[in-house]
Amino acid sequence: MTRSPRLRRRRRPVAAALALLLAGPLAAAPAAADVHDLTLWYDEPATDWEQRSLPIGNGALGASVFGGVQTEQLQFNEKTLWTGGPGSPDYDFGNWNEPRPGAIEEVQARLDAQQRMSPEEVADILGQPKTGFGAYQTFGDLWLDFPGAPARPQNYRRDLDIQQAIASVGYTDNGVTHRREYFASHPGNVIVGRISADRPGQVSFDLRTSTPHQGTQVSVADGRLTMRGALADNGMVFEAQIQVVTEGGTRTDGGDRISVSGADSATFIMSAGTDYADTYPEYRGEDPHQRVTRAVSTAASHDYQALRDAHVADHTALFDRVRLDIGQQMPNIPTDELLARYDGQGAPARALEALFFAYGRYLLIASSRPGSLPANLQGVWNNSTSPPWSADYHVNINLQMNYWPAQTTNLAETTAPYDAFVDALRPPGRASAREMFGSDGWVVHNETNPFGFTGVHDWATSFWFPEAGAWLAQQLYDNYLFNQDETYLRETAYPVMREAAEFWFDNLHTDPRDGSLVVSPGYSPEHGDFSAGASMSQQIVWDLLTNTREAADAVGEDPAFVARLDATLDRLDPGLRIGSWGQLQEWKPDWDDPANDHRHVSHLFALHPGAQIVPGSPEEAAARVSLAARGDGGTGWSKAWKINFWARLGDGDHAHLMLSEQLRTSTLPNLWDTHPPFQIDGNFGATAGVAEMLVQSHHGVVEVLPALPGAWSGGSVEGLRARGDVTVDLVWDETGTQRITLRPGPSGGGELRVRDGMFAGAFQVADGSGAPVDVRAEGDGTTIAFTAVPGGEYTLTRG
Ligand code: FUC
Repeated sequence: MTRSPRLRRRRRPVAAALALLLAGPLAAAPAAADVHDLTLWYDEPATDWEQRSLPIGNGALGASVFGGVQTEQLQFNEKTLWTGGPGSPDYDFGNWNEPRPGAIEEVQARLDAQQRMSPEEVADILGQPKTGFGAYQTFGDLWLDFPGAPARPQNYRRDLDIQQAIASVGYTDNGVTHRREYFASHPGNVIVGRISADRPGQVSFDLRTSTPHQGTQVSVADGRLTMRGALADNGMVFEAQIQVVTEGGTRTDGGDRISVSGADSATFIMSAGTDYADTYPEYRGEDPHQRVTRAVSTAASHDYQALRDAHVADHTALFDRVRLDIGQQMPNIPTDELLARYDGQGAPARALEALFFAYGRYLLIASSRPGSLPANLQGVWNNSTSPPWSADYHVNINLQMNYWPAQTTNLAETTAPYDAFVDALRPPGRASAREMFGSDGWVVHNETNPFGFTGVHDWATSFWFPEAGAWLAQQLYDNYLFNQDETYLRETAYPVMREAAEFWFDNLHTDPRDGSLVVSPGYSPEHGDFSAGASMSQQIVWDLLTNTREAADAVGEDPAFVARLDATLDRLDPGLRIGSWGQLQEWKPDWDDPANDHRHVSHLFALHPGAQIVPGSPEEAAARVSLAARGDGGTGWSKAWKINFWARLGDGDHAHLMLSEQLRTSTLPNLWDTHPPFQIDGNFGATAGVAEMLVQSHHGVVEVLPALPGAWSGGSVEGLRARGDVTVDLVWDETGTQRITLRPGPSGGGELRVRDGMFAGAFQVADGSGAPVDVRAEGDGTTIAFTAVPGGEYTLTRG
């Protein structure tokens, strides 16, 4: 099918167009060697963990590398090492989540009568803050002391190659080039380090460890250092082992260290574990000793190159699925300087943006692999015994944001820990639903921990949030929309959704103002008064019930339950109201203050991550007014959310402005997002936002370049994912999309709808064999539909 050519309509402000003209040849493909340079590098060691250490991880284990010359430090973690929960002195095992009987009804009655209550008033009635919540713990530090190493060597460089997932340190001293490499292997569940030099006999060091955990025993035998103990707070048993293997030279066991002298090279292999298990109510499993011993011994029976190859193959199998080219050219300057010079303009800025996008994918692979807990507020990296917000699982946006890029950037495997964690919240969440609300279903509030904490915690403006369970369920349904795997829907997603829906069947309140069903008490995180029917509450419950209704057909749900879903949805206040200044209201009454620039933009849940707001609707226009009023500031994660919002609104330049703001003001020299302090959700949110600028797949259509900023005038992306089990590659230039390649997966295919400006002009669609495909134009002529086969390939070309 062909049509007459017409230029793609895309918003491109004059300034960006001018920058493009001035940049001239930059729009053309930059030197190939530079395009995919995905390395963070620095010309001096890290002195500060939060700002400058470089993270490696395999989901369960994490380490932050400092790269000191005379003394190397690897601060390390094991994701389950937590204080709190069972065994903790303040942990009340019985009804630690229970408010006074009748308390919720009392608040509801007051809200019915007076519309609003201050958070403090509500917390006085409902809040029974519990101790025993605990905090994620640093495991300890691994130190390498290099006797005789220079303070200031020549050619010092430390880096993190995120394509290979290898951190390294190199320098020259007295004509000898020294090199260290570190990686965290998922297949072996080990962290591996290699110390080498380009001349024989030049490797000498002492390896030792330290930990803040009192009573930890350290022992050394046969080149293996073991540290073992139990947390004073809850008795959780932990163990780490480090095996040193040398080539040449000598290896000597000390009391608490291993000394290597005159070796050609040396390798250390480390693993760690605890007796934690994500099972209610004990949350304890096997002693870690055998698991750790086996992991280290198995890895130590392979040579370094084999371990490295297996690791790189494992990492690149995920990481290499996506390639982004936005005209970047990596200048030869350290990453901290690249960040400091960032002004949003030109090829070096594109290089930082592309690196930051890829880094979010790297961090997700490194902090979320099957077999451990999901990525927490700091992924898996934490150097403290009292980290900010316990480095916990905040579930009023943060944990959810961590997983926003998982599907769109083709890392479906990273969602397994999230799924398992949410599933494991159901038994304790059921107990809280029963004890706190006297209801069926499961519930969790504002934040949770690995011990099934589902009650209330924290201060008045952030303790209450029973909507969190419904929000958590959203990701599971979205996983299904991407993978189209009915077994996954039936066995993993639907049980969580169904039981969350049951909670809301029992807990929606009839609003005396209009008879609709509302969440009461509710509030808009984390500010303003409590009220009934706050927009976010309604939108989240709408999202859950709508998804559950959709899924119910696919799983063959019992008609009585379906009827209950329908009846509830019929009466549910959808939480979309347009207020006096054209804004989308944050609360049911029109209380919005245009000067309010709070970091949570909760009432726009229906725009993102929900999809309740339909493009082109009055609600979409109102969401734009609200978002503009909130401004371009906020914490790191808030800016990241705004990238996604503006992308959903189709405003690529504003989305790019938010990405620039995040890089300029909320990013640390090691490219970790900062709230402040370091909080990893912003990394993940930004990566998701970039994907959302390039491809969207809501409302049954794959939308191509929905929010391309003027600054990304030419480029390509490979491997993004769209709902419907479709992989998308794109090539574009300053006149618009040139080529779209769609690859439906084994569960994809069927009717495929695609939107792009290309379809308003001349274009061709061919299948994998090059044969033309029949398409149908829809709507305003920028949408086409055609029938695709699972496993097929379709190329849509302009002209
Ligand atoms: C939410 C946010 C805070 C912080 C905390 C961990 O409650 O409102 O800004 O990110 O999570």
